[in-house]
Amino acid sequence: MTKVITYGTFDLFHEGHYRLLQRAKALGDYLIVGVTTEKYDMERGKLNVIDPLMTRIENVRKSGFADEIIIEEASGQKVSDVQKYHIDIFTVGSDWVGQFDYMQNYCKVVYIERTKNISSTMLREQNKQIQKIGIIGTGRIANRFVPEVKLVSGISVQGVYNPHTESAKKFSQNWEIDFYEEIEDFFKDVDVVYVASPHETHYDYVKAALKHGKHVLCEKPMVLKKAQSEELFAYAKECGLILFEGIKTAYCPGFEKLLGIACTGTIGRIKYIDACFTKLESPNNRELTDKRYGGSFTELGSYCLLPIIKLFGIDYQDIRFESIHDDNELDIFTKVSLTYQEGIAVATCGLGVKAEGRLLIAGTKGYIVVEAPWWKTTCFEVHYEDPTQVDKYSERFLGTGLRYEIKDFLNMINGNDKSDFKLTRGETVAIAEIVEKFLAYEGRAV
Ligand code: C2G
Repeated sequence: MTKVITYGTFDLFHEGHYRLLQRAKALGDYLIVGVTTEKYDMERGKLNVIDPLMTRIENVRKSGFADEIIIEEASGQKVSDVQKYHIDIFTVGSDWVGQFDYMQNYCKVVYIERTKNISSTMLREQNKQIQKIGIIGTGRIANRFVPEVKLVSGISVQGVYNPHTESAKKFSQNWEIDFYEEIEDFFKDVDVVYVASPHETHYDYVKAALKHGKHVLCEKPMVLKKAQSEELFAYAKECGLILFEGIKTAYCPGFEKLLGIACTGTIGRIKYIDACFTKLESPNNRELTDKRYGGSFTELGSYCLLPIIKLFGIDYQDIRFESIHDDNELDIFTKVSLTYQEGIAVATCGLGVKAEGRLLIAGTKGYIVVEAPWWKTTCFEVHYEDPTQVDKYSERFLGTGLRYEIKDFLNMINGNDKSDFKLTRGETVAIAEIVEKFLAYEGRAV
């Protein structure tokens, strides 16, 4: 008797799960299915699981393919299960290809082709919808986005669009999703859109997606002009659609904890904020060759402005820019100084100059310091006048952190969250205004 085992969350049970179980069963004579517990999903960073464990177990049972159902509640359990149950074949969907090769030391490993195009019609009857997301753009961030979507339940990557069809085709093959030569076909097949194309194309794609009735998550900086930002948000509101700017730091648990502690008077009244983010970029990359939209501030400025705007707000009294330029006249290092009624702030960012990359929030009773990469907030410390008194905090930052904004975007769409408090449209508009002022200062008015 050939014994097969597979594992999954099986949340919002759909055709992809059904086909996986059907084909797993066909690999042998006896199929064991491990259903993940909420605790294990939290531990491995699978967010937004909707159905309780018993519902997910019941849905697997009802499929009729499982001869035995167990629960998966800890990392490493797969190895002991394979030995405990004398398993011949471990199988999982091909979206995991390579991740479980280590199991070959214990049994045969088979990756079953992932099901594209799950229609989730079955779910609509149960009034539980899986959002099918389409990606516009095939660059680095788009490649980071796909694996992060897999770890958020209730959303599935449907396909990708890029005007350079070859690039879209290659991306789709790599991620086992569909690609579209015509953007109209793309819009027909998706429920929501993630815009991850070059900065200057964001406005047109966001507008088009909204026009097609799609909720939009757009990479930062969403747009480079205040008026465009205001127009897109007004249009989204008019259409009853959700529009999010994806500054991932704003949505991650560590940054939320940091803001919470900074705002509770722990360090007194906040008087000074210094946010620095540097990342040495290859001089041949778009960021340092695109003379209109490239440079450090358009690339990294959103991150550095985020803590300043979240803590001091959007009503600064004065703003000043100073930049160091390379031979392309692009800013390889930029310092932005903002004056508020209650304090002062400095944002520095650089693609061609390496600095500490630290976030400092100074108050009348103490200060908070977050070392680089503070934009992927995990650990931070609160210091006081007494140098022996230091409060340390930490929070996990899972994967590339995009799953947090995806979860919040999804929850807004599904009506579970009512407030965009983590990054409000007013804050997004204020960031666009500062970027626009910077480009005007540089003589690159868009
Ligand atoms: N699956 C699929 N096609 C889809 C969606 C999912 O074939 N469109 C497969 C997945 O590859 C997985 C199984 O269905 O093999 C269950 O998917 P999930 O419930 O999303 O579980 P997952 O997070 O993939 O966990 O320890 C758990 C395993 O790592 C799998």
